[in-house]
Parts: sequence; C-alpha cells; structure tokens
Amino acid sequence: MYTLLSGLYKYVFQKDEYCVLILGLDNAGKTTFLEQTKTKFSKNYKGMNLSKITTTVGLNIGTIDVGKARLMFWDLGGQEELQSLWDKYYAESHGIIYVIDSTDEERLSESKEAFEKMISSDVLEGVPLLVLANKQDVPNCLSVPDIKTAFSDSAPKIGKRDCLVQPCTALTGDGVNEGIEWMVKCVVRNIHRPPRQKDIT
Ligand SMILES: Nc1nc2c(ncn2[C@@H]2O[C@H](COP(=O)(O)OP(=O)(O)O)[C@@H](O)[C@H]2O)c(=O)[nH]1
Ligand SMILES: [Mg+2]
Repeated sequence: MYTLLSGLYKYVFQKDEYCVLILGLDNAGKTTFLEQTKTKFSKNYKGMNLSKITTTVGLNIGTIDVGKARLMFWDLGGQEELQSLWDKYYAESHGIIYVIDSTDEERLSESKEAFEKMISSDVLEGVPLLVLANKQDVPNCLSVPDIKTAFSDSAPKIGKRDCLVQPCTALTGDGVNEGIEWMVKCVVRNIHRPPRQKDIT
C-alpha cells in the first residue's frame, strides 16, 4: 500500500528536472530575460526592478516549474573572457537559449561568432536551441528575418536539432511565454532520446 501511495505521490508531485543555459554576448538581455521568466512563471516571485540589473560577472541561477517539468536556468556572463567558461556547462544542459541584441548591428558578427562556436560543440548535438531576437521594442531594430539572414550560413551546423528564432522584449515580457513554452515542449520530448552526460553515472 505504501509503495502504491508513494508511487502515486511521486507521479503527481515529482518534477523532471532540465538544465537550460542562457547564452549570448554581454548586454544582450540575458539576465533581464531570466528575471522576466521567473516573474512570469513563479507564483510567489516578486521580481527585481529590471532597470537595476547590472553586468553579470559570475552566473545567475533561476528555477521555474511548468507542468511536470522543472527548468533550471544558468545565465552565464557573456563578456569575451567569460565565454571560454560556457563549454564547461554544455554536458549538463538539456536546452540552450541564445540571446541576441537586435539593436546592436555593430556586434552582430561578434555574436554570430560566439554562436557558431557554441553550436559547433559535439556535446550540444541534438540539444534544442531557442534564439531570442531581443529588444524588439526599440524602433528600427533588426527583425527576425534580418537576423535569420545574417545567421543563414550557420544553418548546416544547427542541423536537425529543434531550433526556433523568437522575437522578444525581455524588458516588457513580450515573447517570453512563447519561448519558454516551446523550450519546455522540446526538452520534455527529448527525454526519450539518449541521456545527457550528467545522467550517466
Ligand atoms: N529596450 C530594451 N532594453 C533591454 C531589453 N532587455 C534588456 N535590455 C537592457 O539591456 C541592458 C543589458 O541587459 P542585461 O539583462 O544586463 O544583459 P546581459 O548582459 O545579457 O545579462 C540593460 O540596460 C537592460 O535594461 C529589451 O527587451 N528592450
Ligand atoms: Mg547578465
């Protein structure tokens, strides 16, 4: 009886945990996106003043529950010297969110370089990739088609993994729900695929 009840309890309450990395150049809006996500998806999260967010030096962590899935986000610093740390986290990640500052045409090629380096990692093969075209609230910013065109020669490297380019305004929350819901759908579906490295003990 106990086994039956504890099994039922686990079925109802236990969450499947997934790690999602939030990557992109510094100033792209990663931390703002994470704060907005926590505000939208955690009932009791008060949310910090988004205008007070300053440059991330270490990493920010956040957890949300969506249905039976628990997503743990790691928002890693994007400055050049910190990018070399990204791949230390790849083996443990089930999803990647790559944030692009759509207002910064000057650094688009730098962002693309970091993106290409990231998706070239074998460890990330098959890991769903959400690309956020952030700061869509700013007039005359790059549109999703503009960004897709600029990143078009990365397509072969993206290969068959799930990939969505989502317009987003982290500051107001536009596009955040759509992006997160897509990511949840993908990581949950991926559970039937071979386990990530950290799951192999
Ligand atoms: N206009 C606008 N500014 C944003 C948006 N998202 C972030 N920012 C601003 O961009 C700057 C960098 O944001 P931050 O989250 O610290 O970027 P990070 O370095 O990638 O973590 C801050 O001044 C934010 O207020 C957005 O959607 N629209
Ligand atoms: Mg940050």
